[in-house]
Amino acid sequence: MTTRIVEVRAGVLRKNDELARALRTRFEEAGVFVVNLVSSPGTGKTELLQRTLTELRESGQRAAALVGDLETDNDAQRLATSGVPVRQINTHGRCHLEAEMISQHLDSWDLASLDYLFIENVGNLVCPASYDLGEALRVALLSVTEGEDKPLKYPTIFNSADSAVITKVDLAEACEFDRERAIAAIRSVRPGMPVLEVSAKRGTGMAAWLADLEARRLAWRQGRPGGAST
Ligand SMILES: Nc1nc2c(ncn2[C@@H]2O[C@H](COP(=O)(O)OP(=O)(O)O)[C@@H](O)[C@H]2O)c(=O)[nH]1
Ligand SMILES: [Mg+2]
Repeated sequence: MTTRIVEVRAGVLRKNDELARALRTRFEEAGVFVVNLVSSPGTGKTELLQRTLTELRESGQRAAALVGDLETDNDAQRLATSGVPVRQINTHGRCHLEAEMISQHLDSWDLASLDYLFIENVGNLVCPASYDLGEALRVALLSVTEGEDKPLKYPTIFNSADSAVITKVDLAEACEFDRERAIAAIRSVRPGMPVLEVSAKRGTGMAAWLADLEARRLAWRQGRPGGAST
């Protein structure tokens, strides 16, 4: 029985990996830099994304977003206030987004007209780690209200990410947040992991976050097949 469950699960992941590879090629050909935000529920993914989308639009960058939740389109409504195209994906019980769900929600979007496509994953520190969505960058968020040791308890999600963002730094003092301990926990599961610190509510760290995104996008454009000119 256990063997059968493992085999079915391996099959699902293999199929997801194949679809994610096709998506990645599609994103590369379109020249759109895709960012997958992962964290537990309530870390501040939507808050950070809302501000990010607003600031990108104001600076003339072209962005869009997909957002996953089990139910409701609350987050899509919040993100849409930024003025960029947004679509909600409801997973109806599934604790992560899958590559197929992303493909199904790209219809009629002209990817080549976008600089950035953000994906806010379902809030969960376990399942999204295993599902590649074809993204160029995976960012794991950790809020100061969650406890510094979450990366040690849920190492896979932090280990699968390319960078980490500590959120809600405006609440750090009230939560007696130990910044050094949190950063050490992140880097013990992923040595050398870049760590940014933001408060999307106050705007603290937003300039550094946006500059980091843009530097990574430009480096990705140079490195992808076809290079920067296509
Ligand atoms: N004080 C403070 N609250 C925040 C910040 N970012 C998000 N929040 C609050 O944290 C809660 C969860 O945020 P949300 O963006 O919905 O988290 P998500 O579930 O990860 O998308 C909301 O009540 C937000 O207003 C922040 O930078 N500072
Ligand atoms: Mg959200």
